[in-house]
Amino acid sequence: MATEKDAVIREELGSLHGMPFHKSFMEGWPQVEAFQARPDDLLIATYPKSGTTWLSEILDMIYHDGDVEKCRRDVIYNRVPFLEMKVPGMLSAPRPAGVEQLEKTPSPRLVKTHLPIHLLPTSFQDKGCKVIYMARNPKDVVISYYYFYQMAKLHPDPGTLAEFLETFLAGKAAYGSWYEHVRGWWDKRQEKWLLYLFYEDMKKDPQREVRKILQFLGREVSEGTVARILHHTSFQEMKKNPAANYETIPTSMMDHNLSPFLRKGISGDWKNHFTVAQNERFDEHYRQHMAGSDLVFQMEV
Ligand code: PPS
Repeated sequence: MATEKDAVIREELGSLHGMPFHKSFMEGWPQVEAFQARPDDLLIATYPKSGTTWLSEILDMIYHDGDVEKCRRDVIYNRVPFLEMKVPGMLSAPRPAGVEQLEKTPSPRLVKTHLPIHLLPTSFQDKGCKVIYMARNPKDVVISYYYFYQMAKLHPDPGTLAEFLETFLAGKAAYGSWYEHVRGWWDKRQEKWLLYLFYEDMKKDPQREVRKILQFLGREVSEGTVARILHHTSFQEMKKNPAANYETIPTSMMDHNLSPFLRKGISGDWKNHFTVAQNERFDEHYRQHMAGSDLVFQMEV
């Protein structure tokens, strides 16, 4: 007998105000729109596959003063609830939607979202919440997303990489246009409530980036704590940590045999996947869609 869970497997995307979006998430949209933020909420915003989980683990460590055991207390998707998530039976039935989960979470809360800035519930700005946005270069995003589409069965079948590249460039992957996403948030980078970070900078110099985060949050921690944060949130440590690597999600929803959630964790993996022609097409598309912007990406580090 077909279950609610079966219904979301490989389901085609719907459209939320023109943005391609999971149909099951759309069912919960009225609650997301009406979400009541609290002034001390910290929002982690990203386009998918841009380092959300990495940044989430870093922030949970900062919030717990580098106490590794406290950060192993629960899985990352409970420690940092995913605002717009609503999937029947996705993690372990019955699974509350992100909004319900957040309502029960004590302050100060860490909140994850992939929403573009124009769809963010107004409450975050009304309450003056801080936001940390992390962007990643689009060539690595599309490769990471391609593998994620394969392993996370909430997504439609991605087809071949050549097909998925077209889907992505056309803004038809879940959450829509990468360009609109990174540019929309970039337009607000001067606001004091927003810290705009890059995955590539975090790869190059995680210590400097963690210090930036601490300064933004107005927190001070010891050198030893920074060292513990950096160690615990390294790719190797997170990959083997069941509280961070998503292996606790049933295979029916995420098949780590197809591709692990923490896959490679590097910058420049696109070079192992793109053909010369695909790269030229991508560069041209990128040039057209980033015209007039001073937002610059490092395609490798
Ligand atoms: S999601 O599903 O959108 O929330 O995914 P997200 O966490 O944003 O992105 C997953 C990619 O981030 C990589 N990752 C890391 N890279 C470096 N260091 C650490 N610690 C780390 N943790 C997660 C993860 O491996 C995915 O990238 P790819 O390129 O697929 O490996």
